[in-house]
Amino acid sequence: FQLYEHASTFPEKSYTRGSWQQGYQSLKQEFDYWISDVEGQIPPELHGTLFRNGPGLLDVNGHRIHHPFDGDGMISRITFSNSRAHFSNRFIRTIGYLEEQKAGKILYRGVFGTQKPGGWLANAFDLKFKNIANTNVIYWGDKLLALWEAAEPHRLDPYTLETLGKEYFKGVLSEGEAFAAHPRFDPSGSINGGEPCLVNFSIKPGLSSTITIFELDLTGAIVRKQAHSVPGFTFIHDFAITPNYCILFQNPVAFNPIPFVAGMRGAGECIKFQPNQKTRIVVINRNPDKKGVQILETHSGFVFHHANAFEVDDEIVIDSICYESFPEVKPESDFREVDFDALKPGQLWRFHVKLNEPPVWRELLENRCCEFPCIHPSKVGRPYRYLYMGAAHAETGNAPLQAFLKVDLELQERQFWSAAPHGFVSEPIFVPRPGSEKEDDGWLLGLVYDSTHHRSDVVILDANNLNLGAVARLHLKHHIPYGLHGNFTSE
Ligand code: 3ON
Ligand code: FE
Repeated sequence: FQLYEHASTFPEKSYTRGSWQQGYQSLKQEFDYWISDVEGQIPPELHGTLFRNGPGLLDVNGHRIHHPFDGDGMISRITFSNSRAHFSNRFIRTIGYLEEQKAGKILYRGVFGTQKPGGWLANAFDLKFKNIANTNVIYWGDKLLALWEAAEPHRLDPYTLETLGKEYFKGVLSEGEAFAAHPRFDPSGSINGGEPCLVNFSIKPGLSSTITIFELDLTGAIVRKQAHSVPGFTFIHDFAITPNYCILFQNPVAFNPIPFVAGMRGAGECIKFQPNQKTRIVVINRNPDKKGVQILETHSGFVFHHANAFEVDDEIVIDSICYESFPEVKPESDFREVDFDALKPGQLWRFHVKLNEPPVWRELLENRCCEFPCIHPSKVGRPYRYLYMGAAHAETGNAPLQAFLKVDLELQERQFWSAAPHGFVSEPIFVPRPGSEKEDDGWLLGLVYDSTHHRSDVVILDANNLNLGAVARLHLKHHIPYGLHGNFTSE
């Protein structure tokens, strides 16, 4: 029942590390062109723009950065209209990007281990961060915003991608205040008169940590902001929402700031996973008048991304990609030389939470190595049936993402499209067909790095049946380094 576009079985591995590595070369050029090299046909009903963000630079003037999460944010914009597609990309002109490009060298320490030249002495006691705006890009309230979880958003022109400055939401966000890179779009906020709204959070880590929840209305104004303190250090990258709750997983990690302060390691390299400590599930009522925070415990594990959450009677169900341990970044090592086989894969788990009736129980939904979950936008926070993810080509083990996997949570069926052995995928985005009613009636859009041509393809799949192969493959004139997150807007 699983069909592969390249229907071969591979002798040992579905990839070579060498071909995977090439996708982590910097893209220095900025482009603006109509895509003319198209295989298949772009569906005429596919109208709108796919924005993507991710590290565009893996080096500053030849000086390598230590980890891709430290790379300067670059936006790619693919606009579809009348079966044609247009591509453009622009670096976000953050203060740090402009300064470093002018200097031709690394001037800032990165969270994930990039150091200024000159050894630890040159780095010690320099605790400031460069807001690299590299993790997500959203279009909300007529604003295009590039997000990075440790600082404020950057606002961009949605047409030219020109950087317009930092966004403070009419002063509700203060200078340097964080706005996470994982907002959730609630299709119908029950405490917002049924209007769509955007819910996001921010983390201020410390000996105890502050979690702030923001709710934005359709005009892009922050209409609700509530802050709560939870015990202990937190590293929380993503969260989930239901109509009544925000759910955050407080991963069991400890933070030792000394090597960071001493100039020896990046802050992210000072995070140590605590396998004997439980994961805490922090549940915050979205209605600030109701009982604030409840904390429950579950097995030790590390979660970057949640797929979705929903309420059934008095139960909250959360589907998340969970790792047995935090993939720690080692100061001595080169991320390009990663031994995939030595790491444990991320897998899809379902957590069942009853606020008044612990314990939490969990079940494994998908054994295959996967990341970057995505669903139908109108199912966010609600019971849902279909889930799409980036996945490894092989059924077991840890490996780079080379395929898209669709999971039917109702019938327990799978569909699969693989770009192996030469292709490597990024986060898929589901776009509903205009006027559609079925949950999987639409397209799955993804950027696929093609290592044989050292270029990226925009791949369009029929979400109703991934097994049928690509509807269209749009060959770009260049590659796009492996990215993080993006969104589609039909406006
Ligand atoms: O002390 C705190 C520690 C800390 C880590 C302070 C802090 C808030 C500044 C902080 C910063 C955290 C940041 C900036 C996190 C950024 C994360 C990021 C850019 C990306 C995360 C990506 C996650 C995943 C799972 C990516 C997967 C990628 C692939 C499968 C490859 O294609
Ligand atoms: Fe993320």
